[in-house]
Amino acid sequence: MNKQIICCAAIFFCCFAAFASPSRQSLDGKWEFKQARGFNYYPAVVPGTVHTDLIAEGLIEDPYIGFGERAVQWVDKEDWIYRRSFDLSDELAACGHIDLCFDGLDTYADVTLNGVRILSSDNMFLRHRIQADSLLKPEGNMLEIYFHSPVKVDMPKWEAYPVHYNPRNDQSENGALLDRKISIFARKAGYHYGWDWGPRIVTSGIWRSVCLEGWCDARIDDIFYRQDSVDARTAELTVLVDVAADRDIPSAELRISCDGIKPVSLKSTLRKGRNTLSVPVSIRKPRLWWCRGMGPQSMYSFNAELRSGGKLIDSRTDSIGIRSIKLEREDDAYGRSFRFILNGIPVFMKGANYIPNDVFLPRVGPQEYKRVVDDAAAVGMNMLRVWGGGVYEDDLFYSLCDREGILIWQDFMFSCSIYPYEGDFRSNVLAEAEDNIRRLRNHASIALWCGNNECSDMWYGWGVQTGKDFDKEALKQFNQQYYHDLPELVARLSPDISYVPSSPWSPEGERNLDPMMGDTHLWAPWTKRIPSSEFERRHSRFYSEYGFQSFAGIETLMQFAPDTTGLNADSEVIMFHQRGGAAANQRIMNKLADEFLVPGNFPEAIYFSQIAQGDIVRRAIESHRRDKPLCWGTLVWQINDCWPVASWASRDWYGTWKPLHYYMRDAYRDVLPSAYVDKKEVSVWLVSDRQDPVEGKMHIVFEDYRGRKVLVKDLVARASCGEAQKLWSIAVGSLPLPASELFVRMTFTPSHDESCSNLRMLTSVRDAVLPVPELSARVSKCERGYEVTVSTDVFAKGVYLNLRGGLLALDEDGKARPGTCAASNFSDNYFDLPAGEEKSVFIESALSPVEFLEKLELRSIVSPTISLPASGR
Ligand code: BMA
Repeated sequence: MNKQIICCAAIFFCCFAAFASPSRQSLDGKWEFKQARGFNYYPAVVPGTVHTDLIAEGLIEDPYIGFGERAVQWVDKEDWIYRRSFDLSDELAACGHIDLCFDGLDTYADVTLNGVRILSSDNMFLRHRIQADSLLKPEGNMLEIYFHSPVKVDMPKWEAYPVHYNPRNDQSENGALLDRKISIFARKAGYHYGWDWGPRIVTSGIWRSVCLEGWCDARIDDIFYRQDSVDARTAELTVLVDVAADRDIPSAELRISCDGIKPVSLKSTLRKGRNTLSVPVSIRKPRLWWCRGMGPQSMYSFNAELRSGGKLIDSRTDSIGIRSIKLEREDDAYGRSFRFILNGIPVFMKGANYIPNDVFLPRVGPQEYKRVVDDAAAVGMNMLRVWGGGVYEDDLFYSLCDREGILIWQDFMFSCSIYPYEGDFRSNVLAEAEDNIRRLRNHASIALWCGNNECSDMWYGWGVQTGKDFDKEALKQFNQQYYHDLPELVARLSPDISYVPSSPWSPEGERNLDPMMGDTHLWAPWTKRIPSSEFERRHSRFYSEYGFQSFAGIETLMQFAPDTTGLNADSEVIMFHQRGGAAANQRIMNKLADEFLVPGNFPEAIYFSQIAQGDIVRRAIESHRRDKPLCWGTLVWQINDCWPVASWASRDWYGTWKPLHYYMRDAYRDVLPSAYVDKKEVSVWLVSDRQDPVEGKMHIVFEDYRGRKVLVKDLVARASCGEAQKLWSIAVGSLPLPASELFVRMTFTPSHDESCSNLRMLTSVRDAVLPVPELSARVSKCERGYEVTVSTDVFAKGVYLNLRGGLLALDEDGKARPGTCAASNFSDNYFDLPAGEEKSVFIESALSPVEFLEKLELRSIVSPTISLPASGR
């Protein structure tokens, strides 16, 4: 565990409270680093990682390019030293206390200040605050951090551990560690050791900010805005303020104010050390915070001021959304419910699973966070699940989710493994969990704490138990962790938020996950060669994971495999960026052969794989929504990638939208006409997530692919939020043409609103008789980009617009800026265009009109790629 060694040497600075509240001096920015056993120091950037500093200095190649990951495996076997010197600012020097604060050290780090060891840290998820004033000088301080190789530290633990339960995502073999899967011993992001969508790059470094914080007398250490009861009439909050005092203060005053509310003050005596002050706050007719689609994301600005003898000594402002959120688990006609109740109203969750945006976490900045959250909001998501093999995300991420109305299902950082949960490891986890609950619990977006990802499923379902005696001990530790310690912490520190021990999980179902009793990870239609319609045949109370893979976009691919000549899906470099292995590629190819089309070349394989993924998942989403009120949520695996790779992501690493991301925007609309088709019947449904019932006209048209309407049906339709409505059905056999020649288009026009439509082919693409469309496009320049209007003579499936080499913002060397936000996306893409129709889409682009026309290409799944047809020039 962390040993804070606080040195009691003579105090340099006298305690003149010249400044009212804590003052900060950032120690981010320029540092130096070296290999511990090397001689030369090189420039470093903090926050950062050893790898990114080595890349910046040209000492290693970018591990994301080609096979670069192989060449950097030595880095995690080495120790590294970071150091910087600094002087104290005048402001700080005048403070009685100076703390050195680390937001995150990855992972085994010894910190020395002016030659004195002040911290040994072994958990990247923990923040640290160390009283440092006794060691600081006005000038010429030296801060040094020694990072031990996580491999060297954890290998002995692996060797001493009695049983190895094979955390199978750990790619130890890629790190030259044979079968020694050491990841479970480190409190470090699991995916750094490799995942089935990620490389093995085991980082070290000062991954979050460092600063000095000076204060006098007392400071506000933490505030919890506990929402004891919230409804439309009143919100009863208890504001719990933790104050650290360096002496007894007989007359302190805490004042809590908030817009539109009479300030509440509390007079109190502070004792030296930690004090918790409790202030009740009542808000009449609160402006409630809602998730997207349900109402506004109202926020209150709370201000806490701490005074001593009338003088302001600290203050803090927090943006708080007032809401009640709970996960309802009640016995009902189907089994046991699993639905989120927000401000008393059940809400269907529409969203995705979220992984870290990069292996090198400090590269993910405000722009990148904003991009991924905006992209979730843009397609109507109201929930993201921060998955347990990554990290407790940056504060900014949660603030953006508060602002956009996206609820967060927050896993604790344990995934697909059994952990050595005892002794120091256990205390370390408890400290980590407490710190992160405290850090995140005030966010309106936090909707659920979840003990882990798939650890329960692994233990009971993946055949890992050995039958040896140690199994009993492992199970005891497992139960202690997820059934006792974590829920106890949540109940104490975040009692207004629900907890579940694992995902997937059902109450009595550790041994037998029951989809009628809890949430489900539905992977069979991906792992098994069965029809994708399996997604529509299954039922569960809540789908917290499911998905289908596709290749990354061609532009993304060209960044990591610059020589694309002769590439195909099985090329070595493509396989290298496919961590599901050959089996995953095979599954994609099988699916294309079974239900779509066999690609003629690799670019086509990419395109087809993406369309297939989009279609399959879109149908799954629609089916989950049609299942309301049995089902109350659907979270697609996954919204993002952490490097350029073939994966289940709906957006690739550069933030390029695959078809799936566009299709989610359609499938997540609050009012959705939807069709279910099997061999016998076509049924038409109306789904609504609106609070008020919707009523209007449903216009149903069966059309052939050449544009002939063969059957039309008009209905009056009505749907309420609580239940999807099956409106009408017809036997496939009684349709005027064979199913292979037809699609159905449903247009719902509510009485006082815009109409919305949806279409569905009646067979798989493979079985459909699709004529080859003649596509054409007109292009017009508009502000900041171009409008492209596409038209077709016959039904065009998956109309795909590409801007060759123009979707990523490139630097002078033709390289895209690393990360999740460099892509430009068409406003719509990969859409189905019925015969004789046209559609206009916009893309932001700085290309000149001539370049734009040169780069634009267009196709559908059965029409060949064409450059811009003559009509557009
Ligand atoms: C799920 C996740 C991940 C994994 C994904 C794809 O079960 O929890 O562990 O990456 O499937 O296989």
